[in-house]
Amino acid sequence: MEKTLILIKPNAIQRGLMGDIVTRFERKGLRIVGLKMMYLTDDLLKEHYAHLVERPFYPYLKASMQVAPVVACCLEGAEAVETVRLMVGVTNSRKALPGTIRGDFSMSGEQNVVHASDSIENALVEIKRFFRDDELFDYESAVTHFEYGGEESIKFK
Ligand code: FUP
Repeated sequence: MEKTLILIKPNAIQRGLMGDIVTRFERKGLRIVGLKMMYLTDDLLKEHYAHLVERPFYPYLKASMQVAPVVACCLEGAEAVETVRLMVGVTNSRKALPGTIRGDFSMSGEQNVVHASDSIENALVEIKRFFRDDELFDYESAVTHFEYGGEESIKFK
């Protein structure tokens, strides 16, 4: 099964949304295979947002990502990267559709409560950035047969 990475951002931690956000993914049927709280160092943040470091808003983004810890979470499921991005919604929360996490919980483009890997390649890199191998858990789900059809279980093994 595919894995992806999400970060529950400091604004969501401050606003007491951590549980709601984790619950959305659990209810959907995505399996939590890694979970931890951490502060983002300057270097880690620069690496994570390398594509944005030169943008004028980076100092604001940096400050907002370091004002409190984040919760990093590795989620597993069939087509997890795409599914999680759909659940998160577009970057500007005001434009994010109702029903998405950003659409339901935020009014902001910066304080947009959650990060999610945007491609399978980036998910692999981001999971390694935030989790050591021994912090990721490979365990049997008792309900897989009720979450996926027989054909899907083979296709997305
Ligand atoms: P996303 O993949 O939706 O998180 O979007 P990006 O990687 O483009 O942006 C990462 C973060 O930078 C956003 F979550 C918030 C911040 N950002 C701004 O503050 N202003 C912008 O115009 C674009 C992004």
